[in-house]
Amino acid sequence: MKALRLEHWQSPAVLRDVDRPEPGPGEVLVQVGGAGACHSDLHLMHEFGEGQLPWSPPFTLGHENAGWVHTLGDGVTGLEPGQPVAVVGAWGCGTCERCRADLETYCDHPERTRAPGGGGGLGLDGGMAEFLLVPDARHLVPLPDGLEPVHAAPLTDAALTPYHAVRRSWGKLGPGATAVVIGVGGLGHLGIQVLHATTAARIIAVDPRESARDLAKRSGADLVLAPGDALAATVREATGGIGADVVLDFVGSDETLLSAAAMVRQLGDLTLVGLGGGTLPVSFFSPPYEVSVQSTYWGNRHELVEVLDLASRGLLHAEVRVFGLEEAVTAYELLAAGAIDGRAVIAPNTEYRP
Ligand code: FEH
Ligand code: ZN
Ligand code: ZN
Repeated sequence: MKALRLEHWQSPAVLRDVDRPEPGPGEVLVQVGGAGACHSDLHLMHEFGEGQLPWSPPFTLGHENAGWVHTLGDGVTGLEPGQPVAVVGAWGCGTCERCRADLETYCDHPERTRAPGGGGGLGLDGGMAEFLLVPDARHLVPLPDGLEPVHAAPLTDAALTPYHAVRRSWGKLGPGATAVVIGVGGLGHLGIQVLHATTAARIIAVDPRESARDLAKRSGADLVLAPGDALAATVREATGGIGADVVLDFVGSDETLLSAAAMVRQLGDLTLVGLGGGTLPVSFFSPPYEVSVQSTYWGNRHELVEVLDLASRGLLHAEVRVFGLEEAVTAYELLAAGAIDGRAVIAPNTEYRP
């Protein structure tokens, strides 16, 4: 089968012919209907080096996946060939306290796994291929009726990650509150939709690209702004001088983090989601008093079930641009050039074939 491979750190992905995997006991072979192109993959290709993450190439890319159950390994029950499913991306050990609590993103014993803290597309073979081998049926969530894998795939990361990030702040996002989304890309546009669907907050979105600001408006933002020196002052003015209750930084650069710290109000939440590599100095007087600064990593199965339910009710909808597997390299080139609005999704298969 064809697969888009990351063969070395700091090297472009290449399309190769590889053996189609066969599921062993407890495993499930999924025919891939959609694999989202995440901005994090660009960091894997062009920036990260050996030792930066607890796993290494070579592996097949694609950690945002959905498709159809194709072949069940011995002992797998509860799933049927042809059933459309979303793939929960973080594959923990499954037996520690965190994994038993469905927090596999924060597995206590990653050394028991083949890609500590990773999963398909992050250290293990992912979904940018005709088939994806999933190590345990617990990592599969049946799709709601009417939701096709090509549209469900972005929900497993580009929606799930913001959903997990927003959830921690739900108590601060009641009527009269303000949330700011910095960066309206694949995750940011769905982060706006998550805020709109699950909170009463007014939403301010920030992005340098006019097309992204238009997408932010379509996604439910109340006010869209371009970044610049006056950004924090503009947000403070828009909030009557008090600042934003929650700021979600989907970029994560030095600049965006400093801007976030300048616009968040006392007792607010500043959540770092983007892998921009930025850092933020923290002192007694900055960020404002009792601001909670937190990173966040992906999301887990129970949250994906909630995200898929929101999507099935029309409350979340990923704007996707679909590419064939043969066009996957081009999709990443367009992503790197800032030419993708919403999410680029690679569709190795357009329908289920037994
Ligand atoms: C990928 C690689 C490393 C850290 C975080 C990520 C996210 O894109 C996972 O969704
Ligand atoms: Zn990702
Ligand atoms: Zn574990």
